Amino acid sequence: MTFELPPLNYEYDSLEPFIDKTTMQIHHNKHHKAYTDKFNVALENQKELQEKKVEEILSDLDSLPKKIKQTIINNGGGYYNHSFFWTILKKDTPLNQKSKIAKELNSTFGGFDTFKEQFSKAATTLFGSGWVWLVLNKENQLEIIQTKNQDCPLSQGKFPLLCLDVWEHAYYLKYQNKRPEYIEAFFNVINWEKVHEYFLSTKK
Ligand code: MN3
Repeated sequence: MTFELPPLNYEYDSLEPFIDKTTMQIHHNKHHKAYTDKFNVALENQKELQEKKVEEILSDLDSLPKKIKQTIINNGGGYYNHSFFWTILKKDTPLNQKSKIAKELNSTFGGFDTFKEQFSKAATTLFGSGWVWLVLNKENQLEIIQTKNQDCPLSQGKFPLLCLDVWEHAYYLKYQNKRPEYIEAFFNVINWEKVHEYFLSTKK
């Protein structure tokens, strides 16, 4: 086994009431675990790939053997996307309006409210299962993008700063069909300190 399910560095109930404990438990310990296990199965007998970081693998899909490529996109993506998602969740870490990321959000989107509106709209309108991301694109600019299924922005040369899982398994127990309420709640548990950190280490 090369890749391990990364532990959360917080308790399952610490995002309550916005994201509930049971959802977090199942999401991390069942869904994320399943992606991790299937990713490892796909990498069996792939010595070279086992040596690589998941970021490297997802950034260079064309180099993958054809017969495992889609499995890696699905499960390597599921492994990476969730690992990233857990790190940007935390209560009581609001956006510091004086931070560089706040200034960049303002200059790109015209203000935080517009950013939130656009991000929420992208999350609401994503049809089926997928993710919404704030990324730094190849032009070194902020961009909101949607990805289908477990597709990863790294495969498009874009670097994640923030994301939201909008698969039903991420919210259905608590929010049922009310995805917009889940999206609204998400804005209470964004770890802006972490997002800022990602921004500073990625921005050229
Ligand atoms: Mn998920």
